[in-house]
Amino acid sequence: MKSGWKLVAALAAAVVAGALQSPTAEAQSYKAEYKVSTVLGAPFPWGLMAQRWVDLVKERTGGRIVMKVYPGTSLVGGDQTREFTAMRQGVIDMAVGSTINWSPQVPELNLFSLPFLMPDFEAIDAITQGEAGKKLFDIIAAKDIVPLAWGENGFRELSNSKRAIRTPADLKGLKLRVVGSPLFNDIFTALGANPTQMSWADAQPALSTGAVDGQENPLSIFKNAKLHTVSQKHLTLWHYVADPLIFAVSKQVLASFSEADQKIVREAAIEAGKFGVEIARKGATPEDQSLLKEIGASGVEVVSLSPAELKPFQDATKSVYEKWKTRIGVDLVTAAEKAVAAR
Ligand code: X2X
Repeated sequence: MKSGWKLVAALAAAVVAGALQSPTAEAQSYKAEYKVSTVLGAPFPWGLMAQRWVDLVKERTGGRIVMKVYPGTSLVGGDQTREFTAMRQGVIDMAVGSTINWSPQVPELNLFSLPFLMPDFEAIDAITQGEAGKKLFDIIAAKDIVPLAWGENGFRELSNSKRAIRTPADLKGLKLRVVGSPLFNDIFTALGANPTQMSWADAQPALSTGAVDGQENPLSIFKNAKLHTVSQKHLTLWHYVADPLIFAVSKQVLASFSEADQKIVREAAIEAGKFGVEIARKGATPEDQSLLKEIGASGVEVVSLSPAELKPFQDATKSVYEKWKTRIGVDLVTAAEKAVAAR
């Protein structure tokens, strides 16, 4: 009898202790895993910054929130232009997504794909960290996706298997793989090339079989995907557009977290984003050209266009810029232009 009471008392104590441990209580309403969608995994900077977010959240929540990176946009069968929609539908909990891939659902994100809007890294920062960046986050938030932080894919440089590109005339008739916004079709058509839109998953086989001659992507992707092994022998540095990445979470998922955990998820995204911008730029800055040297050493001919050489490309795409400025929103584009001018 005595020992029976002891057992009851011990059980009661255990129940009270359990209830007091709020993390345990909260964890019961959390999912076992939160899926984080990306196009690229490690060792690409894109995958590394997503993983940093996952690791920081795990550490700071003591394992209460377990996130996992799903690269290759595998949660949407590789169709990266459906990532944003899938997040709204609850198929994807979180993502580190490219502004280009979300632009079919958030047309304002085409801002970053306006040709030659951002000449340097400071220009990208002036937009993302200023009024235009804030406006974009408000627009995304109105679609029930909560943007938490900016990361970066990078300046998209042009590569191909046929010849060095120094003037728009060099682009004539080249078959180029482009990403999922019609703005890219307009740009390359205006430049006299022959653009075809396809996912990243389809791009690599298309380059390797020669179904397309070239593509455009940041240098970190050129290097890590070893594009020189799929006949990309010519690379032109022209900084014509850059795509920032956005760390985001579905509104519903974020709301399911305690306030303290929401703060952890948000702050971890901001930290991972800063780290991401740093590693995305590494080796491709005016001060540190190591990535370029590595690419050159793999037998790729690298052409860097001077401001005077860029002018004909800017002139040839001016009408595309104007057409899309209206589509994106004149106020937003003007805010971005002002931020760039004042940088
Ligand atoms: O598809 C691409 O080119 C990539 C990997 O850069 C994006 O997802 C925008």
